[in-house]
Amino acid sequence: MIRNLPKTVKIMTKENGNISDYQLTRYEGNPIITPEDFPGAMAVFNPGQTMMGDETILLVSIIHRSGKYRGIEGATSHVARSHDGINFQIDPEPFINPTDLEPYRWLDVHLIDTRITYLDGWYYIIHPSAHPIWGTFGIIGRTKDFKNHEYMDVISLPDNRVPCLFPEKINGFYYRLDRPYRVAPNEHHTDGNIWLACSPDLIHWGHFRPLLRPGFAPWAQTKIGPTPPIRTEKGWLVIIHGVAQSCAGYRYCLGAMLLDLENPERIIGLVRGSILSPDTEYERTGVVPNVVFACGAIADNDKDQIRVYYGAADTCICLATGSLSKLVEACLADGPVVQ
Ligand code: BMA
Repeated sequence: MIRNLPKTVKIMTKENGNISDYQLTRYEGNPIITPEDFPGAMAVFNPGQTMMGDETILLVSIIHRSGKYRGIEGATSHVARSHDGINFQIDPEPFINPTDLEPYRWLDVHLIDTRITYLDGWYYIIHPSAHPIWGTFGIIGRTKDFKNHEYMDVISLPDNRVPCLFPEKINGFYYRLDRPYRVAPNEHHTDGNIWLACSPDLIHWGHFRPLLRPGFAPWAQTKIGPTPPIRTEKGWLVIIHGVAQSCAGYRYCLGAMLLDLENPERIIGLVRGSILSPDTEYERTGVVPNVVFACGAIADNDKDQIRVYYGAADTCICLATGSLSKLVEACLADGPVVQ
């Protein structure tokens, strides 16, 4: 049964409600990766993130000053590895090379914002191609070792920026979060909503459902977008970004929501305040000012920790951490989204 579109949820503030005060904590040595760490880079930002054994893997998006590689802005995606989660070695050669393979060669022109999900023994990587003619759509590939990348297919039509895979099947189906884009928003239709879809095989997708739209908080007034969900005891934890527009341009913050484990169409918790906002010098100044943007997070149940490697001002990569259980509790404390 197709249900109604979600209504905007009530805006809560400290004055009128019980919004939680959860904040991620920045690593004091931020930024941890800067353009100086890669020869010829103008920006090293917005990494996909995962663990492979005891190594932290980031898939960093690099914008080259020279536009040496194919791409609108010369963006390529490189593996960065670390044993302590702080000091990273970046591979000099791109991990995903759009020039490798037909038919993707001419489609895959802007390699940023990778999302990584470990599923069935593979690391699946989905990234948007922002094509100047064909629009923005999702491309899926996979790897077992972050050395060899296999393209699989194009899995979303324009304009869909970031399909984000769940790390396991639910009731026999693969699930993903989508971020379709409306070009002409008005007072009834917002731009940049989050949707849900499922698939029997990761390639063919359907059963689309609207999930959450902007407007639930001032920091997420204009657009929102997802990252790959993380399984916790109490629900699927999803770090989201939210965008607010002012006469100074866009401002990007991070938030979080919790989805029901058995039925991810149900938002059982949503933090109404932002959990990280662009307040430091390195987040407020750069290629695109006033941006904190995450493409995922790494959870460690034993340490009760969540690590978020995020892009700051579309220029460098920073780390923020927090208690995993407290973030889940904050989602639940601020309450569900009632459709
Ligand atoms: C979004 C994405 C991100 C970027 C953000 C701010 O649309 O393109 O890569 O960090 O804008 O510029």
